Amino acid sequence: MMMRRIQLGILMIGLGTTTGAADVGERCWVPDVDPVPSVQWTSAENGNGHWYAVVHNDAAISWELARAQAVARGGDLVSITDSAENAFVFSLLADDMYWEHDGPWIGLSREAGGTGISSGWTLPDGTLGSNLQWGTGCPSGTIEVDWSVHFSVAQRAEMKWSNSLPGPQTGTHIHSYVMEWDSLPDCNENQTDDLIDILYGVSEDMDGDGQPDECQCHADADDSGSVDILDVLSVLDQWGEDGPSGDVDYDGVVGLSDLLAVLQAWGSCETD
Ligand SMILES: [Ca+2]
Ligand SMILES: [Ca+2]
Ligand SMILES: [Ca+2]
Ligand SMILES: [Ca+2]
Repeated sequence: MMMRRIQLGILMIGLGTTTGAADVGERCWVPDVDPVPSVQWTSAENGNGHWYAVVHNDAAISWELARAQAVARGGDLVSITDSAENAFVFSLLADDMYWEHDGPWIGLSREAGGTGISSGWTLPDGTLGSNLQWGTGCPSGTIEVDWSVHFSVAQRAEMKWSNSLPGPQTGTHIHSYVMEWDSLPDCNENQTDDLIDILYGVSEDMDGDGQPDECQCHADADDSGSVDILDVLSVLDQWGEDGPSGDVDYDGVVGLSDLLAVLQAWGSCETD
């Protein structure tokens, strides 16, 4: 089986420290992130089958950056569309860490302008939000500025929301956000978005295509669906060159390490 199953415990060790973030410093869109594995709201729970994760930053994060990070991972900020979903999302927020300064960002915002502060609250897909779980006195503010929505620490027990200015520079020092995937890109079946696996070194991505390499068959140099003598011949044919297909370990040159990789992966590329 090409697929390597990875236990969540290993992932948590990899993600649970700032050391993990430092290892991926070149990914400028995730400067200081400590995500947790995703959780599915299953049909057995009368859920929608979507996947959710709460992401905590060591530093305060703007709503816009939170959304950019969520999108970069293949999802978006959570769209909470009824009280049942609100309760499910709230169940993921038991750790006080997520309530630092205020509750986590969700996918609801309102651009400056419009006819009144009570209108124009929009989900990430551009549709107007409904069944909004506003806390007492919310939403508040003026129509001249952008607003973003988060769980309210002041009304945490009631699972209510509040609106704030979107940026940490304006006094909203929120550190966390909730994201949602309609379906989770999870080829290695560890309940964690494969992009996060790659980001934190749980999975390798030698070819940089965003797919964990354990789900792929790089040694199949001729893309035939199996690793066999023809792949050996491809490697030998391109020996000393940079490809196009024989550099199966992506070190920049076709050579002995590629030949060994082909021999090691000998057989079908099919997963079991
Ligand atoms: Ca995964
Ligand atoms: Ca890959
Ligand atoms: Ca082949
Ligand atoms: Ca190579």
